[in-house]
Amino acid sequence: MRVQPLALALTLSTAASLLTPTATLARPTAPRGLCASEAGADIAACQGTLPSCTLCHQGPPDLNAYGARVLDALAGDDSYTFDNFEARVGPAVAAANADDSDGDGLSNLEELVLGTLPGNVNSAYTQPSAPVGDDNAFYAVGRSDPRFAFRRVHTIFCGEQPTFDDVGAFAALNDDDRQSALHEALTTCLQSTFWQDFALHRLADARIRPLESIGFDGLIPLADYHWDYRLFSHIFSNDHDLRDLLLADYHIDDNGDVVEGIVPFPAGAPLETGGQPLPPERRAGMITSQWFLMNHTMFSALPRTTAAQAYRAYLGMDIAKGEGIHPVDNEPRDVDGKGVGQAACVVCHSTLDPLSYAFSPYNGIGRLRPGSVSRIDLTGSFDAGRVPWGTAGQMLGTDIPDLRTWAEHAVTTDAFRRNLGVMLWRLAFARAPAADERAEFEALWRGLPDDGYSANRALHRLIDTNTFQVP
Ligand code: HEC
Ligand code: HEC
Ligand SMILES: [Ca+2]
Repeated sequence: MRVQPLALALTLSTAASLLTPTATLARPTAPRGLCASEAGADIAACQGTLPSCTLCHQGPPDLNAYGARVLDALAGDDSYTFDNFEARVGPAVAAANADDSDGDGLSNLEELVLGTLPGNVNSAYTQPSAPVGDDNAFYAVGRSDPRFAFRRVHTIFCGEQPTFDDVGAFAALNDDDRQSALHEALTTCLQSTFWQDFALHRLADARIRPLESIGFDGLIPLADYHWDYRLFSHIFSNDHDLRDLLLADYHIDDNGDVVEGIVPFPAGAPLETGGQPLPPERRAGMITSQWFLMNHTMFSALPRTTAAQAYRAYLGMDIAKGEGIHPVDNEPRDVDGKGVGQAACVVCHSTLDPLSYAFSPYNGIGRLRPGSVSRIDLTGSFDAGRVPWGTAGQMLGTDIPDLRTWAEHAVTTDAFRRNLGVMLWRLAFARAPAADERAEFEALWRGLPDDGYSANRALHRLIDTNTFQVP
């Protein structure tokens, strides 16, 4: 509780200096218009995500060299009237494709395809990780070293090097047997305590954001984030469905067993906290745990921080950084009178507020009865009458009547799948995909439906990629 207001203050001051729009174009529609246009199909930043403002801006409204070139193209477009900016930005981008606006030797189009910034000379294409040469040389001599892949599987997924003897035995196998031995090693590692209780927890950290001072281990436990870690690991293990990150209506207890229904706070819990107060039909996986709602909603009537964190953690877009901006007409309505209707705020809040309404009936920190340690409403519980403005909003152009629909729609989006791809990629490589790895990265997340949204199946595909196999 002590940390949060400071973090928010920083967010807002950065945001305010980054984005100082004028009233005329207060709803930034360039990212959406560009991705919906014909040009969008080639653009890396339109695949399961939306380009950030930095593609064209130094910091809105100041344009960078590339944005200036796009503006030139708009100026030369007889049908451009400013009001049709969203519709004309795509053709303007296409008209600027052949130029090299930042003078780094790659055309604007090449940079859009590679996912580097065409207006920033420091945003460079990284050299391919594998030597260029024989195109089909997936396992060709000199390019891939099977022992490298074998060691890599052990190190990343089991947390330890294979023994010298294991490597020797592996190297002695023929090609086919090596392939199956590699996958067997992965299967074993994915069952390990290292994987399930350590590696997956590190992946969960940024999404759960544990705070010892107020979490279960602290002096004033307000909610128990161990539930969150257990649920996260469960969903990422044993061919469970990754969509349960947002859809799970169950929890996982200390023994690793599924628990259905409301989990009452433990007998004698100080301040009536702990357990999981939501009935299953009000749940949406990780984003309705008592910890998540406590930590992000706290005392907010309109839980903007909660919605922003859900969007950031599970759709991979950080509104505070100008990512995932998909403005809604006539928003924000400023239902709680916070002044978000000002032009400087509308750029983000016309996207964020419609994502937040669905969280409104969920309590953050429940109110205590005056002079008592018992609660009027439990932390993270549901109260349909909590606020007067209702739950109807929008996500990426789709109407969202309530939080369950928020989650159900979210898991159908490319953004959700792409973000899962980022998570799996980071687990394997501890970094984001490089430009030359884009094809393998996209195949990874686009293939998730065929994996039945099993992280394990996707990881078996991942260790077959060039990126994984080639040193
Ligand atoms: C594809 C390039 C592109 C992207 C991406 C982009 N913009 Fe712009 N933006 C422009 C251009 C070009 C103009 C100038 C339009 C004009 O003056 O006719 C502009 C103008 C603006 C202005 C000034 C409008 C005015 O009233 O003068 C603001 C504010 C702005 N953009 C905000 C944003 C924000 C916020 C984002 C990210 C969410 C963003 N833009 C993303 C290209 C882009
Ligand atoms: C760059 C995007 C951006 C801009 C611009 C912006 N905000 Fe926000 N705002 C956010 C995000 C994102 C959050 C949620 C906090 C978080 O997770 O970063 C937020 C949260 C808030 C909250 C909720 C705080 C709480 O504790 O619940 C208020 C109030 C708010 N903003 C007001 C404003 C006002 C007023 C302005 C204009 C002066 C503004 N914001 C401009 C992105 C922005
Ligand atoms: Ca360039």
